[in-house]
Amino acid sequence: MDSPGETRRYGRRTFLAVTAAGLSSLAWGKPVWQAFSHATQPLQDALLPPGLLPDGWRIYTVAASMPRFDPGTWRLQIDGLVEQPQSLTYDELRRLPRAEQVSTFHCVTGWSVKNVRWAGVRFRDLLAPARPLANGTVLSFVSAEKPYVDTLTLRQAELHDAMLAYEMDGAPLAREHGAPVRVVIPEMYGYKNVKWVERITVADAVESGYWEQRGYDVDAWVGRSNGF
Ligand SMILES: Nc1nc2c(c(=O)[nH]1)N[C@H]1C(S)=C(S)[C@@H](COP(=O)(O)O)O[C@H]1N2
Ligand SMILES: [Mo]
Repeated sequence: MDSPGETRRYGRRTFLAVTAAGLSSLAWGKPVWQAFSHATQPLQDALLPPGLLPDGWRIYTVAASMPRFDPGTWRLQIDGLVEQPQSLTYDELRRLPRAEQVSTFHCVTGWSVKNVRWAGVRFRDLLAPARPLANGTVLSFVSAEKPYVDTLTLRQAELHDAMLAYEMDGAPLAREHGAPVRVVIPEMYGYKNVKWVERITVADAVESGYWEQRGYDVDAWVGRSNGF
């Protein structure tokens, strides 16, 4: 099966270009993804146990281009099994109670980023104005990047360090990391951390997400689910 990100992280053309750059990057002795983000660690491929990749962000997408955030027109829709559907502007979202945390991010393919500083909104605070119905036990996160989607149960989304994040490491979430908002749930592998979220639909049943349709566990607990 494909693995989350590794084979489809860029449009095909970029992927080929990156592959070529990856080969030539041996010459400068730096991993090629450093060109795309700020995270760095010395590359020690030769010392790594099989299946483990050097730490640092890889930017993953499933579509040919990344959604572009326009603060003037952007809305976050909250709908489905709720009493009061919401359509939040970016400013309205930022006025909700702010939560901050430092947590480690794990991709199922074997790379991690330690001590990421996130700021955002806890799902309980985000959903409160919509008043979810009693049978609304699942959140479905729809990305502006089609067709990426994934779900969390309400219980999972209410873990103490799950949030809808709008800042990373002290700055507004960068476009490549999902601007303006992404899911953060450190207990689960990266594929549950949907980027470019534009709609949250409250539902009564778990649906399988983009990578789950391709064989990965719906409950993507770090260290306790399939992968590799
Ligand atoms: N919309 C969208 N969200 C996504 C993905 C994606 O391809 N598209 N990839 C997921 C996977 S597999 C991982 S590991 C993380 C990677 O986050 P990053 O691109 O910010 O490094 O995003 C997750 N969220
Ligand atoms: Mo991933």
